[in-house]
Amino acid sequence: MSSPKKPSSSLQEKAGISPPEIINISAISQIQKNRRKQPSSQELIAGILDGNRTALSRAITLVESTNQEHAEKANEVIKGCLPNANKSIRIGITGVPGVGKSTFIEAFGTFLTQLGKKVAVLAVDPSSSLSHGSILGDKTRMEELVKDENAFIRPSASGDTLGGVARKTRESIILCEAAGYDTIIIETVGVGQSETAVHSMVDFFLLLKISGAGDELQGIKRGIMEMADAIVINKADGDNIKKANQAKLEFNRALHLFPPKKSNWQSKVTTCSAITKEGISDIWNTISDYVQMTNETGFFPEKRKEQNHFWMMETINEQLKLNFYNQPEIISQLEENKKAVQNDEISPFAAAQNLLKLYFSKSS
Ligand SMILES: Nc1nc2c(ncn2[C@@H]2O[C@H](COP(=O)(O)OP(=O)(O)OP(=O)(O)O)[C@@H](O)[C@H]2O)c(=O)[nH]1
Ligand SMILES: [Mg+2]
Repeated sequence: MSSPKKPSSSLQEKAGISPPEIINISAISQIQKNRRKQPSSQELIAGILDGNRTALSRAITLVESTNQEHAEKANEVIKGCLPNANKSIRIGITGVPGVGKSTFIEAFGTFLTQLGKKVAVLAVDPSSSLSHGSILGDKTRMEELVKDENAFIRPSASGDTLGGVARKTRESIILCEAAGYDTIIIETVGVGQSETAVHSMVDFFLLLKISGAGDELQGIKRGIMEMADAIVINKADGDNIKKANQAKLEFNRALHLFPPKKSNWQSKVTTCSAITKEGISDIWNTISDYVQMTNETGFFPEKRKEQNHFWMMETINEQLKLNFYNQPEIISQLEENKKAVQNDEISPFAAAQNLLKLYFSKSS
């Protein structure tokens, strides 16, 4: 007689003990089947290339995971998807809270799917670990797009660092493209350096504004104006139309004072209403003109190559930093050195040297 088999899971019963009636045997076998059903990277790749949204979501979850095993699997999936990525237009959208980003993306995204495009919406929002993702929070503002089978909406990955969140979004772009999404919209709320991060992963960068109290340029960061390929003054409806047109003039005047862009593209200023949808199609025409022009000059593929280089270096920097700050010796010594610097017992440079020496002695 063979010895009783060791139960491999707490869902299995010991030999000789009959299960109480309350346990539903078929439910157990279903759970066990699902547990085993974690798809392999090959299955995920095949699913993504087939346009399967569940496979795409699962792969993005792997990309977002901090688990090392997941990271390795995510890399395999990305590698398998890469030959099918790149065939898209990547559009970055930024603007202060309340400017109408979500409402605009709903209108613009729906306009694009009606043109037969497949639209993916991702976000870079380093604060989303607190607010649980800006897109998720206002999915009600994207009611139509959420239901649209040609749209894929994914809330921002959470994370402590902008670099980490940005890397995850960048990898998710590749997965979405491989799944057949030809228009990728990356939303960010203009906090910290998140606009710069988004600018470095998109082809076209759009700044959403609303007309203010007359002095439109007040408080706007020069760097953002320089990055923008288009400035769109939203909420140009009702009583606001006149003010929005004035704002348009003012931004146009200001933009002409900037030196020409490397792309030779002259940034455009337009008005629109995300609610009445007036002006939405003009924005798409502008983006299409940009894509055509920069493909003709070769700037479009050149920019993507530069961005790839940038992201390789960023990822190295990010990983090195993480590795440094996660060493237990560094964690404890960092605090002591910080105190010593504050008490003027040691110079900041000497303290930094101490820690770096400790780190290099550990890693060599
Ligand atoms: N009149 C008018 N109101 C608009 C328009 N677009 C957005 N709104 C309103 O502006 C408010 C903010 O819009 P959201 O789309 O949530 O703005 P957001 O930029 O996504 O805001 P955050 O997610 O907080 O960063 C909502 O009450 C919208 O209904 C527009 O074109 N016209
Ligand atoms: Mg929003």
